[in-house]
Amino acid sequence: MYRSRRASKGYEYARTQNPTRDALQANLAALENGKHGICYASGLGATDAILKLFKPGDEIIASSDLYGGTYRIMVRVFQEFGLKFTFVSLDNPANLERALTGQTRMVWIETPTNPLLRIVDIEAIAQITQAKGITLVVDNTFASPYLQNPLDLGADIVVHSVTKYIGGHSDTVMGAIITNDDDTASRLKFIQNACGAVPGPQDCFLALRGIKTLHVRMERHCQNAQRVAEYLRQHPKVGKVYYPGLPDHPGHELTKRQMRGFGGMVSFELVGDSLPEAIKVMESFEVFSLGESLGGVESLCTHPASMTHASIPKAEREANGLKDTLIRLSVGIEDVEDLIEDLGRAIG
Ligand code: P1T
Repeated sequence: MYRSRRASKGYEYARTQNPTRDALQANLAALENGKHGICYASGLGATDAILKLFKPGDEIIASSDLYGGTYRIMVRVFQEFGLKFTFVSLDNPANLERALTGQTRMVWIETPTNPLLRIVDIEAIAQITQAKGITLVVDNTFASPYLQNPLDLGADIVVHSVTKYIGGHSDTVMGAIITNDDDTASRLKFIQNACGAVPGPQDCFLALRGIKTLHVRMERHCQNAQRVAEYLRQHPKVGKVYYPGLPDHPGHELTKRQMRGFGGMVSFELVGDSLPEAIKVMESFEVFSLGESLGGVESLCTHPASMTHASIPKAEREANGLKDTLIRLSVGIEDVEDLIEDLGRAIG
Protein backbone atom coordinates (compact mmCIF):
# COMPACT_ATOMS: atom_id res chain seq x y z
CA MET A 1 0.00 0.00 0.00
CA TYR A 2 1.26 3.49 -0.87
CA ARG A 3 1.97 5.81 2.04
CA SER A 4 3.20 9.36 1.58
CA ARG A 5 6.27 10.36 3.59
CA ARG A 6 4.59 13.67 4.37
CA ALA A 7 2.63 13.71 7.65
CA SER A 8 -1.16 13.83 7.14
CA LYS A 9 -3.04 16.61 8.91
CA GLY A 10 -6.10 14.35 8.97
CA TYR A 11 -8.00 16.22 6.27
CA GLU A 12 -7.33 14.15 3.17
CA TYR A 13 -10.86 14.23 1.79
CA ALA A 14 -13.73 16.54 2.70
CA ARG A 15 -16.45 13.85 2.77
CA THR A 16 -14.51 12.12 5.55
CA GLN A 17 -13.43 15.19 7.51
CA ASN A 18 -13.37 18.94 7.16
CA PRO A 19 -12.07 21.49 9.72
CA THR A 20 -15.17 23.76 9.63
CA ARG A 21 -17.44 20.72 10.05
CA ASP A 22 -15.26 19.50 12.92
CA ALA A 23 -15.63 22.89 14.63
CA LEU A 24 -19.43 22.78 14.24
CA GLN A 25 -19.68 19.16 15.37
CA ALA A 26 -17.69 19.94 18.55
CA ASN A 27 -19.84 23.03 19.14
CA LEU A 28 -23.14 21.12 18.79
CA ALA A 29 -21.89 18.33 21.06
CA ALA A 30 -21.06 20.96 23.70
CA LEU A 31 -24.50 22.61 23.35
CA GLU A 32 -26.24 19.26 23.97
CA ASN A 33 -23.88 18.20 26.79
CA GLY A 34 -22.79 15.31 24.56
CA LYS A 35 -19.47 13.76 23.64
CA HIS A 36 -19.89 13.34 19.88
CA GLY A 37 -21.53 15.57 17.26
CA ILE A 38 -22.02 14.41 13.67
CA CYS A 39 -23.50 16.60 10.95
CA TYR A 40 -25.42 15.66 7.81
CA ALA A 41 -26.64 17.39 4.67
CA SER A 42 -30.16 17.76 6.15
CA GLY A 43 -32.24 16.76 9.16
CA LEU A 44 -33.58 13.86 7.13
CA GLY A 45 -29.99 12.91 6.21
CA ALA A 46 -29.39 12.54 9.98
CA THR A 47 -32.60 10.50 10.37
CA ASP A 48 -31.51 8.28 7.46
CA ALA A 49 -28.17 7.60 9.19
CA ILE A 50 -29.88 6.62 12.46
CA LEU A 51 -32.27 4.24 10.68
CA LYS A 52 -29.27 2.59 9.00
CA LEU A 53 -28.08 1.45 12.45
CA PHE A 54 -30.89 -1.16 12.36
CA LYS A 55 -31.55 -4.29 10.33
CA PRO A 56 -34.55 -6.05 8.77
CA GLY A 57 -36.96 -7.34 11.41
CA ASP A 58 -36.02 -4.66 13.93
CA GLU A 59 -39.01 -2.73 15.22
CA ILE A 60 -39.13 0.99 15.84
CA ILE A 61 -41.84 2.74 17.85
CA ALA A 62 -42.30 6.40 16.95
CA SER A 63 -44.58 9.07 18.35
CA SER A 64 -47.64 9.45 16.14
CA ASP A 65 -47.40 13.24 16.07
CA LEU A 66 -44.18 13.89 14.17
CA TYR A 67 -42.78 15.68 11.13
CA GLY A 68 -44.36 14.27 7.94
CA GLY A 69 -40.94 13.75 6.33
CA THR A 70 -39.84 11.56 9.26
CA TYR A 71 -42.98 9.44 8.79
CA ARG A 72 -42.27 9.29 5.05
CA ILE A 73 -38.65 8.08 5.34
CA MET A 74 -39.76 5.47 7.87
CA VAL A 75 -42.80 4.11 6.04
CA ARG A 76 -41.98 4.75 2.37
CA VAL A 77 -38.24 4.02 2.45
CA PHE A 78 -37.05 1.90 5.39
CA GLN A 79 -40.19 -0.22 5.71
CA GLU A 80 -39.36 -1.41 2.17
CA PHE A 81 -36.03 -2.66 3.54
CA GLY A 82 -37.69 -4.69 6.28
CA LEU A 83 -37.66 -2.34 9.29
CA LYS A 84 -40.99 -2.32 11.14
CA PHE A 85 -42.64 0.83 12.42
CA THR A 86 -45.42 1.40 14.93
CA PHE A 87 -46.79 4.89 15.58
CA VAL A 88 -48.13 5.51 19.06
CA SER A 89 -49.15 8.60 20.98
CA LEU A 90 -46.24 8.86 23.41
CA ASP A 91 -47.42 11.83 25.45
CA ASN A 92 -48.78 9.03 27.62
CA PRO A 93 -45.75 6.81 28.45
CA ALA A 94 -48.09 3.90 29.35
CA ASN A 95 -48.85 3.63 25.61
CA LEU A 96 -45.19 2.75 25.05
CA GLU A 97 -45.32 -0.10 27.59
CA ARG A 98 -48.30 -1.53 25.70
CA ALA A 99 -46.66 -1.21 22.26
CA LEU A 100 -43.29 -2.81 23.12
CA THR A 101 -42.49 -6.23 21.66
CA GLY A 102 -39.44 -8.48 21.82
CA GLN A 103 -38.28 -6.95 18.52
CA THR A 104 -38.42 -3.30 19.61
CA ARG A 105 -34.95 -1.78 19.15
CA MET A 106 -35.59 1.95 19.06
CA VAL A 107 -38.08 4.53 20.31
CA TRP A 108 -38.26 7.83 18.37
CA ILE A 109 -39.84 10.89 19.91
CA GLU A 110 -40.25 14.53 19.07
CA THR A 111 -41.01 16.92 21.88
CA PRO A 112 -42.58 19.41 21.47
CA THR A 113 -44.21 17.54 18.59
CA ASN A 114 -44.70 18.86 15.08
CA PRO A 115 -47.31 20.33 14.55
CA LEU A 116 -49.55 19.77 17.62
CA LEU A 117 -47.00 20.88 20.23
CA ARG A 118 -47.60 17.89 22.49
CA ILE A 119 -45.04 17.33 25.21
CA VAL A 120 -43.50 13.91 25.77
CA ASP A 121 -41.90 13.09 29.13
CA ILE A 122 -38.34 12.21 28.08
CA GLU A 123 -37.32 10.96 31.55
CA ALA A 124 -40.36 8.68 31.83
CA ILE A 125 -39.81 7.23 28.34
CA ALA A 126 -36.06 6.81 29.05
CA GLN A 127 -36.79 4.81 32.19
CA ILE A 128 -38.73 2.31 30.08
CA THR A 129 -36.19 2.13 27.23
CA GLN A 130 -33.15 1.89 29.53
CA ALA A 131 -34.66 -1.02 31.46
CA LYS A 132 -34.97 -2.94 28.19
CA GLY A 133 -31.76 -1.83 26.45
CA ILE A 134 -33.73 -0.01 23.71
CA THR A 135 -32.22 3.06 22.00
CA LEU A 136 -34.09 6.29 22.69
CA VAL A 137 -33.84 9.00 20.04
CA VAL A 138 -35.19 12.49 20.68
CA ASP A 139 -35.72 14.92 17.81
CA ASN A 140 -34.97 18.18 19.62
CA THR A 141 -35.59 20.45 16.63
CA PHE A 142 -38.61 22.31 18.06
CA ALA A 143 -36.96 23.05 21.41
CA SER A 144 -33.36 23.71 20.27
CA PRO A 145 -30.46 22.94 22.64
CA TYR A 146 -31.07 26.29 24.33
CA LEU A 147 -34.40 25.13 25.76
CA GLN A 148 -33.93 21.38 26.25
CA ASN A 149 -31.10 18.82 26.53
CA PRO A 150 -32.50 15.29 26.07
CA LEU A 151 -29.19 13.48 26.78
CA ASP A 152 -29.32 14.86 30.33
CA LEU A 153 -32.80 13.32 30.69
CA GLY A 154 -31.75 9.83 29.58
CA ALA A 155 -31.94 9.89 25.76
CA ASP A 156 -29.25 7.97 23.86
CA ILE A 157 -29.28 10.03 20.67
CA VAL A 158 -30.40 13.61 19.96
CA VAL A 159 -31.23 14.61 16.40
CA HIS A 160 -31.69 18.12 15.02
CA SER A 161 -32.82 19.71 11.84
CA VAL A 162 -30.09 22.40 12.02
CA THR A 163 -32.09 24.07 9.22
CA LYS A 164 -34.40 25.43 11.93
CA TYR A 165 -33.52 27.26 15.19
CA ILE A 166 -29.82 26.34 15.25
CA GLY A 167 -29.18 27.86 11.81
CA GLY A 168 -31.86 30.44 12.57
CA HIS A 169 -31.88 32.39 9.31
CA SER A 170 -33.61 30.07 6.81
CA ASP A 171 -30.49 30.01 4.63
CA THR A 172 -29.01 26.56 5.39
CA VAL A 173 -30.30 23.00 5.23
CA MET A 174 -28.50 20.68 7.63
CA GLY A 175 -28.94 17.95 10.23
CA ALA A 176 -27.02 16.86 13.31
CA ILE A 177 -26.79 13.95 15.69
CA ILE A 178 -25.34 14.12 19.20
CA THR A 179 -24.60 11.14 21.42
CA ASN A 180 -22.47 10.13 24.38
CA ASP A 181 -22.11 6.55 23.21
CA ASP A 182 -18.71 5.84 21.59
CA ASP A 183 -19.90 2.79 19.66
CA THR A 184 -22.99 4.54 18.24
CA ALA A 185 -20.83 7.54 17.29
CA SER A 186 -18.27 5.44 15.45
CA ARG A 187 -21.01 3.57 13.56
CA LEU A 188 -22.66 6.88 12.64
CA LYS A 189 -19.32 8.37 11.52
CA PHE A 190 -18.80 5.30 9.35
CA ILE A 191 -22.27 5.82 7.81
CA GLN A 192 -21.58 9.54 7.36
CA ASN A 193 -18.45 8.78 5.35
CA ALA A 194 -19.72 5.67 3.58
CA CYS A 195 -23.10 7.11 2.52
CA GLY A 196 -21.90 10.65 1.91
CA ALA A 197 -24.73 12.91 3.15
CA VAL A 198 -22.30 15.54 4.47
CA PRO A 199 -22.87 19.29 4.73
CA GLY A 200 -20.52 21.63 2.87
CA PRO A 201 -18.05 23.80 4.82
CA GLN A 202 -19.84 27.07 3.92
CA ASP A 203 -23.08 25.72 5.42
CA CYS A 204 -21.15 24.68 8.54
CA PHE A 205 -19.84 28.24 8.78
CA LEU A 206 -23.39 29.60 8.50
CA ALA A 207 -24.60 27.23 11.24
CA LEU A 208 -21.71 28.27 13.51
CA ARG A 209 -22.57 31.92 12.90
CA GLY A 210 -26.24 31.23 13.66
CA ILE A 211 -25.32 29.55 16.95
CA LYS A 212 -23.62 32.74 18.19
CA THR A 213 -27.10 34.31 18.57
CA LEU A 214 -29.12 31.19 19.45
CA HIS A 215 -29.68 32.27 23.09
CA VAL A 216 -30.84 35.78 22.19
CA ARG A 217 -33.11 34.56 19.38
CA MET A 218 -34.68 31.81 21.50
CA GLU A 219 -35.51 34.23 24.33
CA ARG A 220 -37.31 36.49 21.85
CA HIS A 221 -39.02 33.57 20.05
CA CYS A 222 -40.43 32.45 23.42
CA GLN A 223 -41.59 35.95 24.45
CA ASN A 224 -43.25 36.62 21.09
CA ALA A 225 -44.90 33.18 20.88
CA GLN A 226 -46.35 33.57 24.39
CA ARG A 227 -47.92 36.92 23.40
CA VAL A 228 -49.20 35.48 20.10
CA ALA A 229 -50.74 32.44 21.85
CA GLU A 230 -52.41 34.65 24.47
CA TYR A 231 -53.76 36.95 21.74
CA LEU A 232 -55.15 34.02 19.75
CA ARG A 233 -56.66 32.49 22.88
CA GLN A 234 -58.89 35.52 23.50
CA HIS A 235 -59.82 36.07 19.83
CA PRO A 236 -63.54 35.25 19.28
CA LYS A 237 -62.89 33.72 15.84
CA VAL A 238 -60.13 31.40 17.08
CA GLY A 239 -60.94 27.90 18.37
CA LYS A 240 -58.22 25.68 19.81
CA VAL A 241 -54.77 27.14 20.45
CA TYR A 242 -51.87 24.73 20.86
CA TYR A 243 -48.98 26.23 22.87
CA PRO A 244 -47.29 24.65 25.91
CA GLY A 245 -46.92 28.10 27.50
CA LEU A 246 -50.69 28.32 28.05
CA PRO A 247 -51.49 27.14 31.60
CA ASP A 248 -54.27 24.79 30.43
CA HIS A 249 -52.05 22.98 27.90
CA PRO A 250 -51.90 19.35 29.11
CA GLY A 251 -48.10 19.40 29.01
CA HIS A 252 -47.66 22.83 30.67
CA GLU A 253 -46.29 21.58 34.03
CA LEU A 254 -44.10 18.96 32.33
CA THR A 255 -42.68 21.63 30.01
CA LYS A 256 -41.72 23.72 33.05
CA ARG A 257 -39.73 20.77 34.41
CA GLN A 258 -38.26 19.56 31.14
CA MET A 259 -37.59 22.76 29.20
CA ARG A 260 -36.22 26.21 29.98
CA GLY A 261 -38.94 28.00 27.98
CA PHE A 262 -42.02 27.20 25.94
CA GLY A 263 -40.58 27.71 22.46
CA GLY A 264 -41.55 29.69 19.38
CA MET A 265 -44.13 27.43 17.69
CA VAL A 266 -47.88 28.00 18.00
CA SER A 267 -50.67 26.14 16.16
CA PHE A 268 -54.36 27.04 16.08
CA GLU A 269 -57.74 26.35 14.50
CA LEU A 270 -60.53 28.77 13.66
CA VAL A 271 -63.99 28.53 15.17
CA GLY A 272 -66.17 26.55 12.74
CA ASP A 273 -63.25 24.60 11.26
CA SER A 274 -63.78 25.86 7.74
CA LEU A 275 -60.93 25.12 5.33
CA PRO A 276 -61.74 28.04 2.97
CA GLU A 277 -61.69 30.38 6.02
CA ALA A 278 -58.32 28.98 7.17
CA ILE A 279 -56.88 29.42 3.66
CA LYS A 280 -58.21 32.98 3.53
CA VAL A 281 -56.44 33.80 6.81
CA MET A 282 -53.14 32.27 5.66
CA GLU A 283 -53.30 34.17 2.37
CA SER A 284 -54.10 37.47 4.11
CA PHE A 285 -50.96 37.61 6.27
CA GLU A 286 -48.50 40.35 5.43
CA VAL A 287 -45.81 39.77 8.07
CA PHE A 288 -46.14 35.98 8.44
CA SER A 289 -44.95 34.44 5.12
CA LEU A 290 -46.69 31.30 3.95
CA GLY A 291 -44.00 28.67 3.67
CA GLU A 292 -42.60 25.34 4.76
CA SER A 293 -39.97 25.42 7.52
CA LEU A 294 -39.65 27.08 10.90
CA GLY A 295 -37.18 28.45 13.41
CA GLY A 296 -35.92 31.39 11.36
CA VAL A 297 -35.84 35.00 12.54
CA GLU A 298 -38.77 35.84 10.25
CA SER A 299 -42.28 34.62 11.12
CA LEU A 300 -43.68 31.86 8.94
CA CYS A 301 -47.09 30.28 8.64
CA THR A 302 -47.64 26.74 7.39
CA HIS A 303 -50.64 24.61 6.49
CA PRO A 304 -49.49 21.19 7.83
CA ALA A 305 -52.19 19.10 6.08
CA SER A 306 -51.11 20.19 2.59
CA MET A 307 -47.46 21.01 3.25
CA THR A 308 -45.27 19.52 6.01
CA HIS A 309 -47.56 16.57 6.82
CA ALA A 310 -49.10 15.85 3.40
CA SER A 311 -47.25 12.53 3.18
CA ILE A 312 -49.17 11.17 6.19
CA PRO A 313 -52.50 9.70 4.95
CA LYS A 314 -55.49 11.91 5.86
CA ALA A 315 -57.13 9.18 7.97
CA GLU A 316 -53.95 8.78 10.04
CA ARG A 317 -53.54 12.54 10.39
CA GLU A 318 -57.11 12.90 11.61
CA ALA A 319 -56.89 9.92 13.97
CA ASN A 320 -53.99 11.75 15.57
CA GLY A 321 -55.91 15.02 15.92
CA LEU A 322 -54.31 16.88 13.01
CA LYS A 323 -57.19 18.62 11.22
CA ASP A 324 -57.07 19.96 7.67
CA THR A 325 -57.87 23.36 9.14
CA LEU A 326 -54.85 23.56 11.49
CA ILE A 327 -52.61 26.60 10.97
CA ARG A 328 -49.02 26.41 12.29
CA LEU A 329 -47.05 29.53 13.12
CA SER A 330 -43.31 29.80 13.53
CA VAL A 331 -43.22 33.01 15.53
CA GLY A 332 -40.18 35.06 14.57
CA ILE A 333 -38.24 37.73 16.43
CA GLU A 334 -39.92 40.79 14.88
CA ASP A 335 -41.64 43.49 16.96
CA VAL A 336 -44.48 41.51 18.54
CA GLU A 337 -46.96 44.37 17.98
CA ASP A 338 -46.47 43.96 14.21
CA LEU A 339 -47.22 40.23 14.57
CA ILE A 340 -50.38 40.81 16.62
CA GLU A 341 -51.55 43.47 14.17
CA ASP A 342 -50.97 41.05 11.27
CA LEU A 343 -52.96 38.30 13.01
CA GLY A 344 -55.78 40.69 13.84
CA ARG A 345 -55.98 41.92 10.23
CA ALA A 346 -55.85 38.40 8.71
CA ILE A 347 -58.30 36.75 11.10
CA GLY A 348 -60.61 39.76 10.90
O1 P1T B 1 -35.74 19.70 6.52
P1 P1T B 1 -34.66 18.89 7.19
O2 P1T B 1 -33.46 19.69 7.60
O3 P1T B 1 -34.31 17.65 6.44
O4 P1T B 1 -35.27 18.41 8.61
C1 P1T B 1 -36.29 17.48 8.73
C2 P1T B 1 -37.04 17.66 10.03
C3 P1T B 1 -36.74 16.86 11.11
N1 P1T B 1 -37.37 16.98 12.30
C4 P1T B 1 -38.32 17.92 12.48
C5 P1T B 1 -38.99 18.02 13.81
C6 P1T B 1 -38.67 18.78 11.45
O5 P1T B 1 -39.62 19.69 11.67
C7 P1T B 1 -38.02 18.66 10.18
C8 P1T B 1 -38.38 19.52 9.01
N2 P1T B 1 -39.57 20.22 9.18
C9 P1T B 1 -40.08 21.13 8.30
C10 P1T B 1 -39.52 21.42 7.11
C11 P1T B 1 -41.33 21.76 8.74
O6 P1T B 1 -41.73 22.82 8.22
O7 P1T B 1 -41.97 21.21 9.67
